Amino acid sequence: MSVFDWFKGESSEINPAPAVESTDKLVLYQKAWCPYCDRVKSVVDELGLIIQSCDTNQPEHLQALMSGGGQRMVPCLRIEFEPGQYFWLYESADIIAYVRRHAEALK
Ligand SMILES: N[C@@H](CCC(=O)N[C@@H](CS)C(=O)NCC(=O)O)C(=O)O
Repeated sequence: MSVFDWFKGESSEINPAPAVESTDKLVLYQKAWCPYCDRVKSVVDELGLIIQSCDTNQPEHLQALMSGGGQRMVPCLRIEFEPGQYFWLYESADIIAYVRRHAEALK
């Protein structure tokens, strides 16, 4: 994906993340001073969605991200597609594409 595609918000997502029916099923792992996280949060706000967020500057949230998602990189959207079953969606452009695609269903 080029920087231009990233700026436009185009996604490199190959395997679509599972759809869910409510933002209650979503958690955004993010941290302060992360421009990629800020970009995701501004799109979430623009869409009028409320998504719980966890700050990975707190060790317990970083640990949960690393053990569940496998990487410490943020932003990462945790999607609970079945009770106790999580899909960990990394990459700001892919998270933005996901929330845009599912915005209406998530409201
Ligand atoms: N391509 C990624 C880049 C994300 C990224 O580089 N995030 C930084 C924070 S701004 C990160 O998590 N770095 C690893 C770390 O801080 O441990 C995206 O667009 O989401």
